[in-house]
Amino acid sequence: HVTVYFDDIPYDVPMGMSVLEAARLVHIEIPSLCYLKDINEIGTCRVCVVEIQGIRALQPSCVYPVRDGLKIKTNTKKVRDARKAAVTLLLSNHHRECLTCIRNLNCELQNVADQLGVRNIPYTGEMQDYGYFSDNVFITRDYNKCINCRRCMAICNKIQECDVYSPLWRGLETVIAPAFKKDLSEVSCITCGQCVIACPTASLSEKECIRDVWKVLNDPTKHVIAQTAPSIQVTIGEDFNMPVGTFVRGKLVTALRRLGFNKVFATDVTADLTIMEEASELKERVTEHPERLPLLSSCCPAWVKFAEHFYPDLLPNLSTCKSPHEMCGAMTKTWYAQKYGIDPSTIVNVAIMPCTAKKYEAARPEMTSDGFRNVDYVLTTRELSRMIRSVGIDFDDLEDSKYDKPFDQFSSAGTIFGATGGVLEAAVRTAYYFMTGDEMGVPDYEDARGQKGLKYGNVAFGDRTLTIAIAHGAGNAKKALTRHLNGEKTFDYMEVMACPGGCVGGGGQPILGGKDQKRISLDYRHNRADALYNIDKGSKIRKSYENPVMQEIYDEFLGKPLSETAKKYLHTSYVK
Ligand code: HC1
Ligand code: SF4
Repeated sequence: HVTVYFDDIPYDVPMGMSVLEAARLVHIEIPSLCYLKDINEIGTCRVCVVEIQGIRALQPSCVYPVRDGLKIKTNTKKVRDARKAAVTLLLSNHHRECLTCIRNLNCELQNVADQLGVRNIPYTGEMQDYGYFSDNVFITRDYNKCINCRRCMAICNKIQECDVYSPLWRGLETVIAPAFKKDLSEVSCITCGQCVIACPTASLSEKECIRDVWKVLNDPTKHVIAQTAPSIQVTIGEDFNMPVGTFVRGKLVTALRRLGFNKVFATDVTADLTIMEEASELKERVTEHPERLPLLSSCCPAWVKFAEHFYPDLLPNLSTCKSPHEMCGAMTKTWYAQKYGIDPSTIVNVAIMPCTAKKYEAARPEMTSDGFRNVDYVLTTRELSRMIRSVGIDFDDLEDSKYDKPFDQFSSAGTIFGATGGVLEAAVRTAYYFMTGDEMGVPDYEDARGQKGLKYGNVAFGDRTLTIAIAHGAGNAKKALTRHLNGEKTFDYMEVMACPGGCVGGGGQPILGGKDQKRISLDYRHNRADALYNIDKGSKIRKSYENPVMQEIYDEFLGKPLSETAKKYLHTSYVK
């Protein structure tokens, strides 16, 4: 530890920290914009400047290290004026459409401007037009709201290792964009949306489809189904000011009914179905097709796209299972339609997902069943929050209600899908039974849990032990695959989630830093994941094959896992 003085008050802080981190540790608020801990520590926006005793020029606190005896002034007139000038300059070339902006009231720039008391912008001259791009189904880019903080670039390059963005041109012309300002669908973007989460303003956001969803909800000839991803039940509350990780399953279902959905289904059910198929696939590969090991999970569409771009030779190793939300779509337009006598052409399946990549996945040409699109629209968690707010529903005050039959019962193995390691843990619980004929006594598989970027373990299935690997964050997948391919650390089965933390950290989840800077440094993925594991702990049905709905679906429609019918509706293929 070292002793530093913030505004003459001594504090003991760990050595090696930046002044900004130290200040946040002791609850002194220094505003920042370009800073992202460990990822983007570049000191360019000048919003976090402080006075350091003995140095004439103000210093950006995010890159200035603490040392013993350091005396820092965080709140002098000079500091306040400099911060205000930096933000005023940013605003002078920013499309200030706050009232109609998708990030209104959840924008870091707006927040900082308010905090610093910016009330007029004297420098406004002619505004540049940097362009607006929305030619794909997942992410829009509005360069008139970009502040060149480079946070998108940092997360995409360093965490996702997709290298999509770089600074183009110089000076006032600069934009942070894909090469030649191409559309994200034309470059190596995997559609994960991590850049959207990292963006402090509305320069990057999800492509909304709220209007289309309202249209079908208002059409009485349509049978409109909502399906909710496992993670939504522990994240959407944050958009209504609840603490991170608050469990709101019952309110979520009620809100969707109030919005006018005819049925509300849990994607957790078809997560169980995915496990039935994927665990059978694992067993088949281990016993009959060892040449197709390792088995690689396929429920994360951003990871699938990553594999298609960067590891085309490994595509035969991907599980052929469609992801749970696609399976839900397929089952609603076939089995459910037949069972309940509903014309499948009138069914609209709207998936509520924490994810921008699900929008891309739903639009893939192969994701159809009997000529119908499996999933018609994908709303992110944030979009659903906006719909709920727009009709004046007091979310906090809603009573609980239950999902609709027949997609209402699920194992908590389906639920933990939403956290890194959850898919693999769920699969192990069922694969163990399929491979050995025995029940796993304690289904907890601790090696799969936690926020470590890469996790390894061994599982004994009778006399066969399999090495498993779990990666979250696309860059970690790259690491694991590199080690595997050069023989340094091989595995038989791997789960990959492209987003850090898995779906709880998805690109469509509530953005915390815009409303309240203090929430930026929260370990929110961890809290959200914990909430899912708590559900699992308290659940009676913890293995997918114990879910009674599985019995129903296989008896009435699919026959058995990997049957011809199952392959037709629940499995897919990939493109190099
Ligand atoms: Fe996920 Fe999945 S877990 S991918 O994170 O396999 O999006 O929550 O719905 O499909 O079940 C997302 C979450 C989700 C699918 C499932
Ligand atoms: Fe990079 Fe993901 Fe953003 Fe695409 S969506 S640009 S891969 S961070």
